[in-house]
Amino acid sequence: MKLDDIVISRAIIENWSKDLVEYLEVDVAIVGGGPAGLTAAYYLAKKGVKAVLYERKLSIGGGMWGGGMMYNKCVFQEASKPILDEFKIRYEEYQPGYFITDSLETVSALCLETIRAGARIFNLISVEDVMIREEGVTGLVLNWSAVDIAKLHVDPLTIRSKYVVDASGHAAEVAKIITRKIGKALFTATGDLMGENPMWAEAGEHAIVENTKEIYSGVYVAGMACNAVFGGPRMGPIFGGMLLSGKKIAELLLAKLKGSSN
Ligand code: 48F
Repeated sequence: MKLDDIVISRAIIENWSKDLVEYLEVDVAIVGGGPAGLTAAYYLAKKGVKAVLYERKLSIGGGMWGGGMMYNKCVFQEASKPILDEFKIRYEEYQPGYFITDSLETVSALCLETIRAGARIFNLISVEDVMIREEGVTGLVLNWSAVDIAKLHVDPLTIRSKYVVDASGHAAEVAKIITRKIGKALFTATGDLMGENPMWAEAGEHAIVENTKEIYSGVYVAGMACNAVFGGPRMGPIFGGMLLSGKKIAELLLAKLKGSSN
């Protein structure tokens, strides 16, 4: 059988468009495909939740690929071991309580298992705005990252979701959009973004999990964005908190979704 270039093009366009349409209305829409966003998507999809994740870049994995200062190893603490096991990520104990992984294996496993659990990941798409109604945030406004990079004047498209997760890392982009659009409305002490504090692994890793919660009606935060929103320390190349935060947000949303379906 001879290969037809047009069939190849049609296969891609039809199937991708079908997916995009299927995910126009979802239970949870996650912004950012770093470790926190991926972990959240995995645990939601595993329980049958319709979860979609948008990643601005070509590659999934956020700040994990380069480990610490491009030494591509990641450190995890004891508490995150069950999640590493869940994703079948191999690790070695470096010293008691410090577990080291290959960052490339870590990102690949997070990505593969999340997709296999049933979450849909769209890369190369940026979240540029949110839909806000009386009840809070009800969806996301999307555009091609290439449109943003080229500064083209092209209007975006929208998707509806019951809940949004800001897993956009240090930038806390969804939180920023909310404050830009409607002022100091976040569920923080000042209503504003509190900003990230200096590097401190021990305190930062605890704060991340503590700060993993709702930040505005319909919007939850996971990963590094938690400390950017609520004012916690950054923690550098220890990644356990990101996985624990992603899992915690999935559990919070599973409880919410269960409550609303009863
Ligand atoms: O930055 P990132 O890895 O966030 P994370 O999951 O993990 C943080 C750690 O990597 C590291 C750290 C550990 O100590 O501090 O920084 O919290 O992943 C965030 C992803 O979100 C994407 C961005 O490209 C990155 O891959 N992203 C950011 N803004 C948008 C976005 C947006 N507006 N639309 C789509 N994707």
